[in-house]
Amino acid sequence: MEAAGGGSDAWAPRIMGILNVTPDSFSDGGSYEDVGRALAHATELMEQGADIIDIGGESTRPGAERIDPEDERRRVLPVVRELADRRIPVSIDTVNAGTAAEAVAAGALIVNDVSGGLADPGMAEVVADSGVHFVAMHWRGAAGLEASYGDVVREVREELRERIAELVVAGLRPEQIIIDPGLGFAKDAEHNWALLGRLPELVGLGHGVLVGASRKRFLGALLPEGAAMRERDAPTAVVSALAAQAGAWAVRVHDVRATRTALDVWTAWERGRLGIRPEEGGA
Ligand code: PMM
Repeated sequence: MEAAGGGSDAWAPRIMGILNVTPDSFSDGGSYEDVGRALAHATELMEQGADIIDIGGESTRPGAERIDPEDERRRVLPVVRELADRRIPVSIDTVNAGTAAEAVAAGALIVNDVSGGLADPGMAEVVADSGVHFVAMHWRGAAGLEASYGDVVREVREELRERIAELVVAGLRPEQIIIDPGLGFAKDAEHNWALLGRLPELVGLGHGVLVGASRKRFLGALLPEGAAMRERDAPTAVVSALAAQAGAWAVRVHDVRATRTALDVWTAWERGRLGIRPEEGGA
């Protein structure tokens, strides 16, 4: 599949750096609400090796309040516009069709929808008309909602397959669609690990797969009690390398530097395995 956001290496997954412009984000405390600071943080993420900046104005963490789409647009659009003007590949993390439409008009190349287009009936039309990439995350309802599964991987795969078919009926080209298992969204640690461990079953659907494990609770559960949020960045980077091995199209992370290093290690390992000398394949 064609790179949506460039890609600093031909084989490794793209790195989507997270830029939350929410006042209540659990990871950055909303400290990037101000446009200038958001731009500075995005620039830093690019310098650290991000290929795409994923901008979100509404927190999707469990228990977070829904916000008015007007407020969402007020937060995200100036940042989208500025980054797009600087030729930085931008993804807009929204479930609102109106926000997606305006972000695309402002230069966003990807619409990242944690509801896979289910939350807003207008979303598919916006994406079909614009032709940008669409991340359809697996979603059974609001984050934090309990969901029960038999074989979680089989069920998520089948539900994603149905979603893809519906999106195609709604006018999207199959090449536009990226899928995402939706780690932590109505899924417990066991579900998340099954989805990661059997990621090739999702890759087998023939679409790019985005993995969003960064700093999520199931990674914190592997750390000593009381560990700081930042300590989840090392397990996140390990997941990035393993996701590369499993054929992921992109990883969505807060700490770009750690994932860049992990993916560089994975790439060197693969070159070693395939007998490719550095001069044949770049750095
Ligand atoms: N997770 C969050 C937000 N957006 N988008 C995609 N495609 N996949 C995810 O797993 C995902 C997402 C919640 O995490 P955050 O609050 O740390 O951004």
